[in-house]
Amino acid sequence: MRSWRKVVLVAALLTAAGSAYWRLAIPKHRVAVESELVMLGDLDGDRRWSAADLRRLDDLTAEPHAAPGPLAWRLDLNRNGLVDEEDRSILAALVAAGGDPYSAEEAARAAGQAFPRPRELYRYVSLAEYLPRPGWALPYPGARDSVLAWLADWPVPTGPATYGQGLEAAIYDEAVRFDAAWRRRAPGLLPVERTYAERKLARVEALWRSGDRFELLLALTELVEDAETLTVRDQPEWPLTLLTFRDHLRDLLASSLMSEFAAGRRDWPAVLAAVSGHLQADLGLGYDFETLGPPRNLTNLENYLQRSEWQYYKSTAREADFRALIAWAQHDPRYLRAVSRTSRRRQDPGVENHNLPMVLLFREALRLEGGDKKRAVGLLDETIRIPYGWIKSIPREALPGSLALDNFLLPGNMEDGADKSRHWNVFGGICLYKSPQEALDLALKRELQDLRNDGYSVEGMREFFRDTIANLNGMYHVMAVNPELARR
Ligand SMILES: [Ca+2]
Ligand SMILES: [Ca+2]
Ligand SMILES: [Ca+2]
Repeated sequence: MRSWRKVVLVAALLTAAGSAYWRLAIPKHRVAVESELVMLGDLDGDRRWSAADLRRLDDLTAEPHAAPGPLAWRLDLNRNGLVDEEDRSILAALVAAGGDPYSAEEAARAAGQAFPRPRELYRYVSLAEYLPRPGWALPYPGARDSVLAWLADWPVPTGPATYGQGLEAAIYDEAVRFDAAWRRRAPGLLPVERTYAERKLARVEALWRSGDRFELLLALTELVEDAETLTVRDQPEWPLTLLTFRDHLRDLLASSLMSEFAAGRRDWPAVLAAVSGHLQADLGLGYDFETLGPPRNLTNLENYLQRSEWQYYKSTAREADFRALIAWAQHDPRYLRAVSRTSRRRQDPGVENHNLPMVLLFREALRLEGGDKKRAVGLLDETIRIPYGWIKSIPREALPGSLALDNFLLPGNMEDGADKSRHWNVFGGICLYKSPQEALDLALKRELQDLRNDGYSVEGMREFFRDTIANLNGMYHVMAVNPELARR
């Protein structure tokens, strides 16, 4: 018996020593760094530079954004964040030198030109790293007869040296992306979609005239997202009429009725009667807010969802997807621009700043979840609830005032916490689990209850409108996104 024990003990010691040796003595077992060596400019993946790569690049010019992100990243040979003329000429020189980077460099040097050293044409990419897609900065043939008439005269970007040039390069990239998407979608648009798009196009035109570059970029981004992801085809009438109702809420917020109410000359039933009027006219729903009861359970939104299914999708969100979504929100140039549109306190009554970043976040979540909307809502809900604890390194007072302080990654204004983002997503989710009608009913009852608790104050009334606007935006969007379109 004793000798049997000895054998077990010796075996255990040997195993421990062996695994310690395996872990400590072999460096690659100590650090888990997974990376890949990428050959810039090798677009067809045959590990050499040839005429086929150049042809591949030229084929892309008609619809540059159809190229997947990693391919676009390999096109940026001079690493300036743009796919530009210099990238093309470096690739052309490599091809002309028969794919030999040394002779290409010698030839360039003989002609007095700077040229990457051969090793600079290879990049290590850690698999955990987020690679922002470079902007398109080559001539675009569609610019000549674009629906964006000004695109023909917009300069092809030469480099993002200053903030202003970076913005102009981003506008060019977004405009090219929209034009290509518009050519694809325009023939099949429903009349109601076309009317909506034309309104947005008119706004882009006005922003281009006024010279407000930042707003122009975001308006274009919004159009790109609409064109690439949304359709109301084969859907109930509902989604677009929700937006009509939302726009009426915005009008009401800015109306004389609302200022009379703020001045104490009109009472709250008058304001809510106007809301009821729009509900009836836009959606055909009869709501009497004076007699409307509270929702069944105020404290927990999840009680309205098929709880186990909701929880299932939330808790099975994979850690890798979390990390990917957060890395994206921290680094994606389009998201960072969109989320940076904020206002001074109370300068965004219509919650105009909130929607586009949510649209982009939802699309990325949807992409990570393979087009499954319920999974995307679950992943986003979990991510939104990661609190502001992350941004400890900069004291709260030193942070810009106009953002959702609960979480630096989320959109919103100084007065809006992460709550608006969560509502956007959850009410969108309720449309999937239940129906848009039930989601709207619940949204109205919840916000009315908040207003009641607030004693029908002016502030409470504003929040009733603003929260409802965020809820409607989420509902419309989650329903109207078509995963097949968004997958492109
Ligand atoms: Ca190649
Ligand atoms: Ca470049
Ligand atoms: Ca509320």
